[in-house]
Amino acid sequence: MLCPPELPPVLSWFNIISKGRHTKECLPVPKMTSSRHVNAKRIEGLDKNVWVEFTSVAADPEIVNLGQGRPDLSPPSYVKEALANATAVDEFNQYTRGFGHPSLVKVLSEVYGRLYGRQIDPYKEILVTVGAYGSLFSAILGLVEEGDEVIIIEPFFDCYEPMVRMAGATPVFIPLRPKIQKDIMSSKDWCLDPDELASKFTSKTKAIIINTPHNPLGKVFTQDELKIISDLCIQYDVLCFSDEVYEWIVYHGNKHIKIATLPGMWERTVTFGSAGKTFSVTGWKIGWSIGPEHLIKHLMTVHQNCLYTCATPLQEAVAQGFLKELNQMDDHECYFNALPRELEGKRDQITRLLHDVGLKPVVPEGGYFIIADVAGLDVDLSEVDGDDPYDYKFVKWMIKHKKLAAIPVSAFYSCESKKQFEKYIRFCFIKQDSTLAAAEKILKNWNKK
Ligand code: IK2
Repeated sequence: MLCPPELPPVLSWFNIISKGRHTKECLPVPKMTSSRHVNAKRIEGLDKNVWVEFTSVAADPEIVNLGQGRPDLSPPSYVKEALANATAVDEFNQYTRGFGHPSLVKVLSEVYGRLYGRQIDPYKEILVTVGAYGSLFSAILGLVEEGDEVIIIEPFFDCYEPMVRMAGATPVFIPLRPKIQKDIMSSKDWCLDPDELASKFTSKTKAIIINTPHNPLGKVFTQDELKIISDLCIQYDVLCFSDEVYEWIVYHGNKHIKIATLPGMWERTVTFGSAGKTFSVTGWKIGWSIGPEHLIKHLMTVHQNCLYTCATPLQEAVAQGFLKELNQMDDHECYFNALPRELEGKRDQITRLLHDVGLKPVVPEGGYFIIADVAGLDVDLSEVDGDDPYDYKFVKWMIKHKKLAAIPVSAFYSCESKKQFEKYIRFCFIKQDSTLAAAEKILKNWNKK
């Protein structure tokens, strides 16, 4: 038990409260500003979080929620059954191997062995974690040193920046910019400037974080774009953290390429995947990191000392899901092929809708989010208080007045860049037809009082 420093150990708060033996005079006045109560420096300024803020405001069931990436489609029945079956086996209700349940790491090594075109050691080159968040955390904390620089491509999945800062390193941002302007843009139109990218690499650069297919833009990086990044990584001896949680969700005419398969990249790349995205079970929070043993072993050190292991029945169920799909990966009915087919129709539906109401959508090549420029709507936001960027105010206004939730895109930018990109909001479209129909109704009636 912790004792207030002013009191001898026997006069602990517990004694005071439970026995009531002490007079008021002897009670020390708690110092709310005591230096022992302040946050650790490593979390300074990291207390704001878009998911915490917008998940609560969108929780009202009356609100049509196209905010957080939370599928309301049913996950495949066989993974749900596999989970029920796993919990019926006593052994699967206990701790399993810390770095990944054996059946899961074995099937991951088979699936990814095929995709990488190389043998992957299930016990040394794979680490199973609590979601892709856990993978990112163990990679960044295990490999990035105080004083290092880490290049982050903007917009970026919001946790990259705080994780880099918690590691004591400095994020160095490089934006994807729209090359052209038109009414309906594609995520293809958003590109890195190769010279600007090269200028970000220095002797201090430890790693670059990439994300393809991209959240929130939906960009699928091409072979040529990845080659520019990989050449720089090799030239400057930099690591690559490749967040590929939407790897299976790629639309017609696009191909997901793993940067780790480019020459010279396997040995310097850690790639992250997510069962939440793969099987539409975001609540399961099972993710994995794949890479060479000399890197994965450092992630394992972080993992064994922070989390030690992940839920056994969930890992077993994910393993069963992969075992089912492994033998039909090239077939039409494989979930990894069926899901993007289903989502492509939803993407096209929401694109049309957003365009018709006067927003300027950026059509994603992959993933299940679409961003749209809302500047054209010219909504009067004077009633929304605070210093928030325009898109935060717009989304709050839209939730209140239109009962439709989205996510402000400036949440995916650094402080310095937020202003430039504050006119975009992000919609999630991995939703049932009825949810999208409800959103359609709201959007079609947008201008009616
Ligand atoms: N990386 C990316 C790019 C993600 O999108 C996510 C989770 N999705 O975010 C929800 C949203 O944007 O609305 C993760 C990593 C984390 O994945 P996991 O849920 O497996 O931890």
